[in-house]
Amino acid sequence: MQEQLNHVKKRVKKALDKERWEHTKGVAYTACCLAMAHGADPDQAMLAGYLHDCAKCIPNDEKFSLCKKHKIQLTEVEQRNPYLIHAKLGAFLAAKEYGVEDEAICHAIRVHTTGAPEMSLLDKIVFIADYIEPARDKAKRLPEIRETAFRDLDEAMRMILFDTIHYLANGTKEIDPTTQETYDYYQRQQ
Ligand code: DGI
Ligand code: FE
Ligand code: FE
Repeated sequence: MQEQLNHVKKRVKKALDKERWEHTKGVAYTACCLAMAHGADPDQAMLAGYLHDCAKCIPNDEKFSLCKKHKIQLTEVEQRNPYLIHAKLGAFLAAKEYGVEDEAICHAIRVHTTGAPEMSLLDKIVFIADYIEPARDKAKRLPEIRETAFRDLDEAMRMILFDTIHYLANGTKEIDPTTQETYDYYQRQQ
């Protein structure tokens, strides 16, 4: 595992710009800590954190051509909002380029932007770590969400999804049906 982590770290660092690499390290360590707090595997969470945005810095035209080449189906919402593609493409690259055989890690990468109903423990840890890592500073009520994340993952999911849906609606951004479904699902779980 340590060997795989070192290998992945080196390669991901090269694939990202400086700011995205700083964010990525924050997500990896935050995911690791959340795993410790909630009885998940810290190494697995760390590896997922390092890889979650591995496709983020690929130019959009290249994202489209890679998806076409590897027959990765894109929804219309993804075609209209290409920054959403890095989740699906990242999951593919984690398996095919970075040699990750753990499907749970690839799944966590795949759902890290929109979320999904019935997420696994690892999925939630990566999703939440992405939102609360130390370099994040723009989202509302971060201190409250950060504190909640170490006590109650589902409550943190509800808070993040609530804020994200409202942020997207206020900015008149298109809401992916999966983001909406995830929001509805975690609201019902209360
Ligand atoms: O890649 P990161 O910036 O670290 O984080 P991310 O993969 O969670 O992407 C964050 C952005 O994605 C944030 O600005 C909210 C946006 N997003 C999440 N769900 C949706 C969405 N954007 C649109 N247009 N529609 C969604 O449903
Ligand atoms: Fe992302
Ligand atoms: Fe991220």
